[in-house]
Amino acid sequence: MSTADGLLAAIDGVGADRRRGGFSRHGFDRAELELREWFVGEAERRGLAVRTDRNGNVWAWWGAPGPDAVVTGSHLDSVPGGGAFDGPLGVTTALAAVDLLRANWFVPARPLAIVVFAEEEGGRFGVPCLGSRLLTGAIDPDAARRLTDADGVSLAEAVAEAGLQPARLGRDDEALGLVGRFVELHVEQGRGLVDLGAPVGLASSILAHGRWRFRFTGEGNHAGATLIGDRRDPMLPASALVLAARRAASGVDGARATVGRLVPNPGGANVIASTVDLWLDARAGDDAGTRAVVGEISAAAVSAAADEGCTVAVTEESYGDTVHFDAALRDELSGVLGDVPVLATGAGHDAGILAARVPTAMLFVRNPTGVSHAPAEHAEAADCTAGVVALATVLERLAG
Ligand code: HGY
Ligand code: MN
Ligand code: MN
Repeated sequence: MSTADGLLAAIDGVGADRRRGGFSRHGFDRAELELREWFVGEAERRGLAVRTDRNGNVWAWWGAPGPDAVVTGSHLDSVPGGGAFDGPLGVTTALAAVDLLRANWFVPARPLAIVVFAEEEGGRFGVPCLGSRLLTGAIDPDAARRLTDADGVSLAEAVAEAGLQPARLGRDDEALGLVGRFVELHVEQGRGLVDLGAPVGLASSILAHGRWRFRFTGEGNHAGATLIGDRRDPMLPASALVLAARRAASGVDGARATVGRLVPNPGGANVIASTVDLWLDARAGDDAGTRAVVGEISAAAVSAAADEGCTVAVTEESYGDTVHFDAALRDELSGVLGDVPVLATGAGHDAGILAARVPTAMLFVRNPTGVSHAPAEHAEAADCTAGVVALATVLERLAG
């Protein structure tokens, strides 16, 4: 019988990032396509019927696809230089849970599926949960088709290369209409469970969060020949924004603001940049808090740009209000799992997108350090197994 960590070990080399450490596996790139193939092989080996929907999400069905299905799953893509567990743990525990249920002679009384969502991290095209947003109609398909990666390849071109029809990207009520309940298992991205001494927990909510792109424009010039007083250097207001992000988030209880990606153009060591692009990730317990943080940061950026004779353009690339998971489903799962901890999370998930359309819950597996989106991300084998048992218990309850 397979184990979740055994299945993780099977994909350990895929998309290994020698420069950053960890893994870089992004929507429809070679590494993620290889992982999709691996998943399809594992699913078919278990006699699951596999189909890829119009948005590139892969569904593996135990029994004929049908209404009121119980669906579990997660994603296989990563952040740049990400850990091994964020996403794949939800997929491997689902496969191992099917094995465990089969070993116990369980036969689902309603359709049951494992889904792998496309581009959950937004690591290539910039919009997180892209596959689940397209499925649920939470993103305009024309805008999605125009999304481009760092090399200028559009989502339309990438999905066409993966064998999909770009014109068909978009809300898929036929696929979504089959989903009765969705339960995603995920490695915890935080220290809640380790501080409580529990291997498994349930999710209560997800912070409101979004991603904003800022473009600062100044005047490209020579680092040596240009006097300080003659400069319009976009790196100055960009730097002011980074510091303003920490200041603004520190002023709102529980808020977070991060600049993890900043790209000067042209990017020469002896060149004053002509433009600087940066991406702000901001989150808070509610919409008002998040908007307040972003507002304060934007004001600081505009003022710093004016001081340096630069201009600034802001684009909201993604946003989602606070997600409260279905309380009845959460309580039902709490009943079958025993009094496992119920935790809020600061991390976004496909479950957070589906929650707008179907009753959704999340299971968390203990992360001994809480570190995530980094190569150090980890979950102990025993806790992964506890996750498999918990997920199998949940699936048996819901699909029994
Ligand atoms: O960014 C997030 O919160 C998630 O890990 N995609
Ligand atoms: Mn993630
Ligand atoms: Mn994830």
